[in-house]
Amino acid sequence: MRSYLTDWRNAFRGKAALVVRPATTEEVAAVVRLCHAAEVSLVPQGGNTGLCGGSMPDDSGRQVVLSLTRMARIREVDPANATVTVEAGVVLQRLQEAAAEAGRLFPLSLGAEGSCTVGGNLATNAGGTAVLRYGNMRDLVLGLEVVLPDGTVWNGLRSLRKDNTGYDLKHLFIGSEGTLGVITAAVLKLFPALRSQATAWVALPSTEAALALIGIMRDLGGDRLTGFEMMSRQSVEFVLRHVAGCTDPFAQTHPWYVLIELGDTLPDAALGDILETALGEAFEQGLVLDAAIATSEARVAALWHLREGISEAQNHEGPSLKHDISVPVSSIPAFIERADAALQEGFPGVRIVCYGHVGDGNLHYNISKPVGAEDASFKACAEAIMHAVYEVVAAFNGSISAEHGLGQSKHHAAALYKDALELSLMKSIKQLLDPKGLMNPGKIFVS
Ligand code: FAD
Ligand code: 2HG
Ligand code: ZN
Repeated sequence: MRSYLTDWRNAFRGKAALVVRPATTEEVAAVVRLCHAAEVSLVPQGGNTGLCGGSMPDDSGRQVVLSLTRMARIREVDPANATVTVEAGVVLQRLQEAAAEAGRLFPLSLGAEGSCTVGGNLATNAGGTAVLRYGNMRDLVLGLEVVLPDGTVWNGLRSLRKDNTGYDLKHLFIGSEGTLGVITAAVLKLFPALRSQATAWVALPSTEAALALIGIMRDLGGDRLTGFEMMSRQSVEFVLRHVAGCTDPFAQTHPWYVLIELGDTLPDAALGDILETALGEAFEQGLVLDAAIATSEARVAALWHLREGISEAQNHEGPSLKHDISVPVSSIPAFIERADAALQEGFPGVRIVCYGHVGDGNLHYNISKPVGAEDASFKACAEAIMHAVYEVVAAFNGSISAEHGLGQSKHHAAALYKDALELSLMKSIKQLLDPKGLMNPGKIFVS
């Protein structure tokens, strides 16, 4: 059972009575009914790529891990309705490929797409690098099929774009991290395929320049802007040090970088011209220090590799603290300045690995231990570092988790930083749907 009982970073470990791998909705329902009758708690698990321990059982050895990976059928592609009906265990990349085969696009895109599942994407309301244009997972869903905590199957697999018949229940389950039921299938939206694209790696003097540049890109590119990812020099240095095959696009080092991508449904949309005009304007305003426009698919892939390699690279630098925070986009420079100052004062030497989806106001404000520090002494400061970061998040009316969810690593912090009324309403919903508290207990809420 080992691969089901630890995560890829080895940051969380659990024990389980057993791992069950049902292959159909009926089998999932039968397992859930048995667990409900026997009062045994369940931990739904997809690709186990989550970053906050949500898919890990506790260490009692009494929980059942319910893996969805055998529920991996694409039930239907409907190009005319621009929808696809998929089971929860379908790996995201396979879904992207199925959409492409039908001449359409499924736009959710993230570093773990080769192993994360649609069920996990739904249960965490995953984001990624194309949210700027297409939204989070929540925005890509029309219907859900869910096995409720008592084993009843809710068939909400509707493929309607408009349905105003009361509360939209699917949104309760999206982002619920397995605490309200087991998602077994979904109807998802498809989009027109992108037939041309342009990609650039750009060096910037400051985070203020990144905000000004995204403004120019939007003015000139409109909604062709599909990606705008920002990275600090520290983040890029880790990748260059640890991820095979990555090279620095520039001879000199720079404080900040952005990876920009434009996409269009027309095959000859002259996106390179738009990118060049925008970057030329930015150069004139002193916003850009250097820029490299990718001229081949291999170069595009290399630039994305540099960006997507940050998670893996940071693992090689010892234990790290992940803060997937969000603030209003306009507050990003001030947030970074204030959080950096707080950490430098309180925890000298820690290495700040700041990068992310700047156009969504969502930063990965991750922290690695100081060079040469003992793992144990860094871990002893973890809680204090986390609070230092979250205090600054709170000062900007931000969120302590914009992407990865609360799981078992941020539920204590949520109890402090999330609005008390909202938390209490959430608990009422949990109580209503799962009165026995058997669905992924100890996640989201402090039990
Ligand atoms: P798991 O890790 O198995 O589970 C995650 C949570 O969902 C758990 O609480 C689990 O109980 C619940 N769950 C899983 N399946 C079901 C189901 N069928 N029904 C009910 N509950 C379920 N996330 C982002 O949002 N954006 C990113 O850019 C991003 N990049 C990443 C890059 C890397 C390298 C890695 C390792 C992770 C990244 N993640 C990112 C985090 C992770 O990939 C996502 O949270 C993903 O959606 C999890 O999917 P999964 O199938 O692995 O879910
Ligand atoms: C990303 O944007 C992911 O690369 C992972 O959300 C972030 O590893 C992380 O902290
Ligand atoms: Zn992210």
